[in-house]
Amino acid sequence: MSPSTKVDVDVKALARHLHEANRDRRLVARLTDDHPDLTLEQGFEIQLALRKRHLKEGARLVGAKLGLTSRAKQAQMGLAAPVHGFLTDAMRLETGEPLVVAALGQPRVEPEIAFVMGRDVSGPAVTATEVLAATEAVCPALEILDSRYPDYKFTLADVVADNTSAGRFVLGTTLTAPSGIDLRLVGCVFERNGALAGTAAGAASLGHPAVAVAALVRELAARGEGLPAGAVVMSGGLTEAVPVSAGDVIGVRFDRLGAVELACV
Ligand code: OOG
Ligand code: MG
Repeated sequence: MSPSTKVDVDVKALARHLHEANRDRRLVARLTDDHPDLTLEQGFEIQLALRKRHLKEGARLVGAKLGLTSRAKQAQMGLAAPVHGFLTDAMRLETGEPLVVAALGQPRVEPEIAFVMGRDVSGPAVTATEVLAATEAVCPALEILDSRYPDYKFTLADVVADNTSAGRFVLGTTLTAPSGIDLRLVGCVFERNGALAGTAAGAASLGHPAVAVAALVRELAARGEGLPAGAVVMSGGLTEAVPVSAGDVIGVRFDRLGAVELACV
């Protein structure tokens, strides 16, 4: 068999495997341990099957997330290409709602700028300008990652299959129209228990968070999908993610966009 030949994998069975591990809060071996030839495309097929399982169980699709868009994140994970995943209502924490650490396996938190789309946006050639025009508001956000793989050690195909480690997310309450704001320059201060955990500016995510969202929309177009009005998009972690335990308080404060805080219990 030539190295480029796609080796068949049981996409549905692997999605079920990851889904059940998530439900039972178990960590599992990387898929590539058993399937070393797993391709990125197969990773996406598994993610899609996983999404179907979430929706079948009653979750509602509320948006999408980017991952590995900043140098800080790429260096932390040892992977150099952006990826994307899906967000459901079950992953969303209300503002002020604590994160129950025991509900997750190995949570890590990272600061992001979230987009709330005001109009549908789709297409294989969408630009950052078009994304901004379709954006109702941006807001400060925290993503709570929860990889199924021990110590977050994975390949791109593994992490894509695992819905890019999506665990929970929380949005700040301040919604700001993006017009007139250069999102590249929006700085943030990320803190854990009052101690500085990282600093960044919006440009950390692929040069401009809207460039990242446009890249996501183009990727979705290749799969016949887009972002509907109302969709929430997490535009990518700006700093390294930090592990959290019960008792921790995590906060991010952005210039111009406001702040969001998360208590871990
Ligand atoms: C993969 C997901 C990365 C981001 O914003 O960079 C991500 C991981 O780090 O486990 O969500
Ligand atoms: Mg993230």
